[in-house]
Amino acid sequence: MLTVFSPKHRLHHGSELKDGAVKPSFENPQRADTVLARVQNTALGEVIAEQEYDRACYVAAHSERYVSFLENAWSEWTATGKTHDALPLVWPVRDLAIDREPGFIDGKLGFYAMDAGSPITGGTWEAVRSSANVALTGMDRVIAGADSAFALCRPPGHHAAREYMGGYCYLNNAAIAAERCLSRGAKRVAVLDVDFHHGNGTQNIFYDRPDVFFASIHGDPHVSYPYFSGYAHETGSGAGVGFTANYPLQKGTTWDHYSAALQNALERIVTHQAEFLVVSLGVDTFEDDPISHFRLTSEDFLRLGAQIASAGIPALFVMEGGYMVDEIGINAVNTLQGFENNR
Ligand code: OKP
Ligand code: ZN
Repeated sequence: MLTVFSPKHRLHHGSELKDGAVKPSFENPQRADTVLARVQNTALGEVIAEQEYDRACYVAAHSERYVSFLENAWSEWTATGKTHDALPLVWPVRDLAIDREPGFIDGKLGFYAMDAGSPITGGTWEAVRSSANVALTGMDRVIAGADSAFALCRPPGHHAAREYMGGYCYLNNAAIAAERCLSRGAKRVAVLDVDFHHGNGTQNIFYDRPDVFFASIHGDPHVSYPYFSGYAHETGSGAGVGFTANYPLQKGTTWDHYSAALQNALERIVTHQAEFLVVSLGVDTFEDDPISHFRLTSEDFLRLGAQIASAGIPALFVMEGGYMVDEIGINAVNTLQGFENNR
C-alpha cells in the first residue's frame, strides 16, 4: 500500500489544557514519525510526498471565515504581545450561541474552538495544510484507480467541524478527502471512523446530506470525550436522515463486541453503494492507550483491516488518533496489512 507523508507535520507541536494544567500535548510529532518508521520497516510500500492543493479544497468541508481564522490566528495572537501557544478561554455556550464572529483574537479562539486541547502555534497552519494535502494526495491516487492508500496525516482531523477546531484537530482531513471524491464525479461516498473518540467534526460536516454516509464506532459519549455527540439516536437531519450511524460502546469493549458493531456499520456502507470509503483510522482503541478505554490488541488490528476489506470498496486510510507511541506504528500498519492481505 502506498503511504503519503509530509515532514511538515513536525512544525506543529503544542500544549493542551488537561486536568486543570497546561501540559505538552499527547498529540506529538513522535506519533507520525513512529508510524512512518513502521511503514518503512515492514516494507508496506512506496512513501511519497504530498502535493499542493488550492485552499478551495479545504473550504469544500469548512467555512471560508473559519479557514481564514486558522490562517491568521497566530499573527493576530502574537500581535497582542502573547508568546505562548494560543488556547481559547471563553465559549459561546447554548443561549450565548450567536453567529457573530468577534473582532478580537481571544474571542475568535472561543468562537472557532470546541475545547482547550487544540493549540495554535507558529507552525500550526503550515502543518495543518500539509496534513490536508496528504489526505488529498492519497485520495487522488485512489480516485485514479488504486485499491487503497494510506494518508499518514498529522495533525488529525475528525473532531474538526465545518466551523470549529477541537480534539487536536483543525482541518478535517477525512471530510476534505470525501469532498474530493464528489468534486471528481463520485455520487456516493462513505466515511468509517474507527478512532476511539466520536468523529463529531465529520458528522457535523455531512449531517444533513445523503451523499456521504458517516459511521462512527466510539466510546459512549456519556462518559467519553467529546461528551456532546455520538449517541445512537443521532442519525442525520433533513435530507441526511439515515445517513449517519453511531455505535457508542462501553469502556472496556473488546474485539467481539467491537467487531459486531463494525459488521453492522460495513453492511450499512455497502447498502449505501459507496464508490469510495474513507477510513478515519485512530488506533487509540488499543488496550494500553493512555487516554482511551477500549481493549483491542495488536492482533485485533489485523482483524480490523481484514473486516474492512470485506466491504470490497476502494479505501483511503486517514491517520487520526493513537497515543501509545510505542505501539502506534504496529497497530496502524497491522490494520493496513490486514486490509491488503484480504483483498
Ligand atoms: C483526539 B482523537 C479526556 C481528555 C480528552 C482530547 C482528546 C482528543 C482525542 N480526559 N482530550 O480523537 O484521538
Ligand atoms: Zn481518538
